[in-house]
Amino acid sequence: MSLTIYGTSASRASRPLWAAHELGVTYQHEPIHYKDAGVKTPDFLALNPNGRIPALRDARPDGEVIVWESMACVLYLARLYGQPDGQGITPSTPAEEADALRWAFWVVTAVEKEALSVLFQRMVLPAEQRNAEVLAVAVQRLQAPMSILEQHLQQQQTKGCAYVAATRFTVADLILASVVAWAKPATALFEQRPLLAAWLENCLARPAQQTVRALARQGR
Ligand SMILES: N[C@@H](CCC(=O)N[C@@H](CS)C(=O)NCC(=O)O)C(=O)O
Repeated sequence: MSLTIYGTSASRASRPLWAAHELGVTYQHEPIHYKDAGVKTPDFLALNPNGRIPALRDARPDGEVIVWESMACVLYLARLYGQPDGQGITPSTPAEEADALRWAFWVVTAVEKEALSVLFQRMVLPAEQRNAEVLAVAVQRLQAPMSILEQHLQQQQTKGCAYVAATRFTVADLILASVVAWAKPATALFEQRPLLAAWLENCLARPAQQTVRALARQGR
């Protein structure tokens, strides 16, 4: 079996890379960049016709599997490479499975666009291209979903759970944190929501996440 993850860690490919490191999976990394022509070559388009990263190729005894869409890649890795034993990130009960799925769909529809806008307006764009109004709208639109997460974490705390789906860090936390982290430069969102802030820092401090950030520093 051999697993290849395509995409630089300074992209949404950080999500399957983070999952792979949480799971201790051996993989090959093709750190192609979304700004490079590499994502639009016929070879890559045959892998992902969207011409976007991440994508993964899993050569299995029963045939090759191709996955694209970052959250699908993460869920695939957790399902195929983890054990549902209640120890690691893989959901181990129907409720945990449902949590992973619902938070994945929710975060890409309710949070990702605005969180990315915060990242671009505060960190990525050159100063002269930043727009305070665009930033303010994004932060305003994030208020409700961030409160939903804060309330959920509060409910989890009353059940003795420090994470969104269980007493341990699971793929649901990875999925959520990988998107919510983009909104970090909007510090007021987190100052007003202490459980969310603490949970996010806890997720981002994980060794597997640190490893992926180190890859980004190396330009991989
Ligand atoms: N919904 C997709 C979005 C993928 C995506 O837009 N990836 C960016 C990098 S983070 C990309 O490859 N952009 C290149 C392009 O749009 O040409 C996912 O989550 O995988």
